[in-house]
Amino acid sequence: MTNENGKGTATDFDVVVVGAGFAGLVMLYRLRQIGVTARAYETGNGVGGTWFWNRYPGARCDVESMEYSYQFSPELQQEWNWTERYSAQPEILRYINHVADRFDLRRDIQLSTRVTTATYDEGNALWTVETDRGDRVTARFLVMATGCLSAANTPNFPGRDSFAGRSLHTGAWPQEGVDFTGKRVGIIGTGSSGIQSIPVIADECAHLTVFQRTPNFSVPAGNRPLTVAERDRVKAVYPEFRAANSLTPFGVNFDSTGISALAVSDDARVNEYEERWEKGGLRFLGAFVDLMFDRDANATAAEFVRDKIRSIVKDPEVAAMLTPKDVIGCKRLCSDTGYFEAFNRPNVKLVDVAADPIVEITKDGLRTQTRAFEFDTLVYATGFDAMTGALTRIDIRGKGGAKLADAWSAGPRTYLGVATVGFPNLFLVTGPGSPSVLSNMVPSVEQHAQWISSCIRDLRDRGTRSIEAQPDAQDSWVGHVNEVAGTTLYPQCNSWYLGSNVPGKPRVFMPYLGYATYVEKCNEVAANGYEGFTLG
Ligand code: NA7
Repeated sequence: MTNENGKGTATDFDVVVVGAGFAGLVMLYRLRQIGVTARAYETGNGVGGTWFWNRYPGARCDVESMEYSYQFSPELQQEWNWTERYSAQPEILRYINHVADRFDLRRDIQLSTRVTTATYDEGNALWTVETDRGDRVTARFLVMATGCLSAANTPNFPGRDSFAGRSLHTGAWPQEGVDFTGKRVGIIGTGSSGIQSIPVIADECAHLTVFQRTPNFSVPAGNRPLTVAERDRVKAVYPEFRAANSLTPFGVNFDSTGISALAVSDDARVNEYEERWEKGGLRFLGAFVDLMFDRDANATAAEFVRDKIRSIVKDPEVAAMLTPKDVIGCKRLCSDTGYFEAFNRPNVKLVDVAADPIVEITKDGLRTQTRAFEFDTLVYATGFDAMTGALTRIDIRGKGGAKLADAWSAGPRTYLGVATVGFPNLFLVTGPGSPSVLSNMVPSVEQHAQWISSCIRDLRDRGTRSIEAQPDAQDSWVGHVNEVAGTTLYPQCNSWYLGSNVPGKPRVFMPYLGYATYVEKCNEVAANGYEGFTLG
């Protein structure tokens, strides 16, 4: 493929990729395979995306290592040896760096560069991309590999900048680490990042105050070293192992019993939960098929976990504050190592900021409606402007100069989560409307990279310059995503899946539930000549 303006010049590429995390790297790999030129821009000064930024203490993946890894290279799959059942952030970052080196991907990546604008020129079917380093390059295609959980959400509390101590966000953790020894620490947020970091910080610091708005369900991770035998067992059948997982709704092995929680006796049900609690991990939700579909079924799992919390946390008042009231799994289920136990420590205090809201950040700490708290370090474990934030924070202009942030002002609208009307030649990796965060992210980004690169290859082979989603196809896909979500319990509580963690964000359920169905649909669309797209 060649660009009309500037073959081989240093500033023109067939494809610009934004981001060099798991998604950006496999995208580059696939693009190289089809023989097109590409340049990836990455804000961080290293590759790794999520795993580059989220270096907070205790950061660990909640998908098992043998599954949370690339499958595009059988050799890589055999060579790499994961050391734990669930990998910690440093090991995943080492793996990503290994991949970048092993496949010589770094030569197409420009680090420490943030893409600021991307503008589509309809006449020439080209994107012009600008960066904060003064780059201005053109490309036929723009691939946003910007991650689903990468735009940090830091609540705009009054006085936020007045804090004299150190403020940190879990999603932008200092590379050199943070020494909490002897420090008084405040942490806001009890999602996965708070739940993973609280026990580790508590262990290190003098005193930790946890500001909780909503209690969260969490199950023990059950992390442990992986034995060589366990690794070898999977490696011996890796293709079959991957294939079996890809046929499941989440694209991940939840070891589902395949039966309803309401079809078994109370004892059998509790035994099943108990066994899964002991083994640890998110497979807890695989106990019964209807946990995310039927309120009564869900209530049995929720009540089991509530009982566990009450049995772990010694102070009944603290236990009550930590006990979630809503549907389990509705906010993403967390998996932890010693989270609830941390509240038995004398140096950890829990504050309910739903009952007593934070009114301002002060020079010395923060003030709630009724009390003042002092600390040396304030950790925001307040999550992300999920799924859309990383896209809408870039000034992306499509046909007629329309801005993506405006096009999505009432919530994101996509066709297959990979493209959006009005923005030709723009591809989203694991965009809203794709399984993304309701699936194992690594296979999902690989599936998108494969689909997008095949599409670019097909367009080249046909001499087609542009591809754009059709309004009807998009409307019907958005309708389908909502319809599927409506059959589940997910929309029934506030979560980042719905954007309800960010003030003012439209409440729209963003991911698509059904990995296997989705992959089939993508393949069908391609096989039918990119049905639902206009090729120009
Ligand atoms: P999450 O899961 O969005 O958690 C953020 C937490 O911060 C959550 O407890 C929020 O309470 C809390 N929060 C957010 N804004 C505020 C304000 N203004 N005041 C008080 N508390 C607030 O983000 P994580 O980083 O933990 O995890 C994100 C995903 O990464 C996770 O699901 C895994 O997939 C990996 P809320 O529940 O909104 O009341």
